[in-house]
Amino acid sequence: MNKSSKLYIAGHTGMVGSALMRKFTAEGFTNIITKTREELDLRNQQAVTHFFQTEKPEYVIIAAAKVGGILANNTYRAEFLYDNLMIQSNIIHASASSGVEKLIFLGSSCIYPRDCPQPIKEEYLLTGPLEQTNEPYAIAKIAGIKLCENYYKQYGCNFYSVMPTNLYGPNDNFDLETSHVLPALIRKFHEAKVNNAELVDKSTLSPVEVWGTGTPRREFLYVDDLADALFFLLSEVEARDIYEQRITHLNIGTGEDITIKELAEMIKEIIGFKGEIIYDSTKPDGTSRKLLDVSRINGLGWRSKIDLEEGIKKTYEWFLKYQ
Ligand code: GFB
Repeated sequence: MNKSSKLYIAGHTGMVGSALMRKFTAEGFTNIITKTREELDLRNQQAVTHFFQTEKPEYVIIAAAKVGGILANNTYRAEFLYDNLMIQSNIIHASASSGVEKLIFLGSSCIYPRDCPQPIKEEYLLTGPLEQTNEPYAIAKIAGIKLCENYYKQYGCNFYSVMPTNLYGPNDNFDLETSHVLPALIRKFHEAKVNNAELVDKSTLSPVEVWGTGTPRREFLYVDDLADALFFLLSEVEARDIYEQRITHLNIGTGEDITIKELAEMIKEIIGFKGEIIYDSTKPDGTSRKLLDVSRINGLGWRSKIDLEEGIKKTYEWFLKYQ
């Protein structure tokens, strides 16, 4: 790969795709192709095939997906399954047919069994039942991993998958119904602070509501760290490096997790909200812990650089500017 290689970033307007655009542009890449949703519906096989046959990208990163937090996953179950199966199948198949040199597919840490030993090793895939709230999304992502693996095994395609842990950062979704926990809490604490700014007696502040019990543990990776990892992998790591280790994909994370309660307190502190936090246990907790074992990617020479506090501060700055 060189800086004029033709790189297609699928999903370039999303949180991950826009971080990839920042990274590859900063690295001097001059031949990045993108298509908006209006220009190319990735669920349409004919349109995707035509796009690959005419554009002939050399490198592909699949950052296009239907994504959302626990409530969105649990509510729009058919859409999460159908849209993701179609998007990834169309891109992977068209990439194979049009001779793409290397492709990286992005999944998610929810592909692992609900009650996995922690930290979660790549080998634990398909060793137990999935978490119910996001089973359709996880099944689609597992199918994507298996497509890459088996296009490698049958056709020798240089395609493989990475599983990032829970992501956050600029361009995240801050809608309270469909977002993940971190952007949701940024919005909730910010609005609570602004709405109560005129109150002199802080004891009358309305509390911020956090879903679930606050006890689940999650690992959070700043999206620019993920873009950095993908730049490293696309430049340095081939499909055979993964499959020869008898694994189907690589985990990407920080290797550290915290409880939702600790996360809420950290965000409260950064934003400067002075009121109380209450927990709504009628909302689902989801899986009790999700910490990835990142020793394989660390062993290949990559590790995360942006710590959680710094990442939340950067994300809050972005939120204040653009939301
Ligand atoms: O980030 P989140 O929606 O997704 O929720 P998952 C993580 C935890 O935070 C859950 C709690 O225990 C939530 O109950 N939580 C607390 C909140 N307050 C809030 C809030 O205001 N909004 C949200 N959204 N959560 C998703 C999967 O699981 O993770 C996807 O559904 C995907 O498939 C994604 O894998 C990375 O970590 O539980």
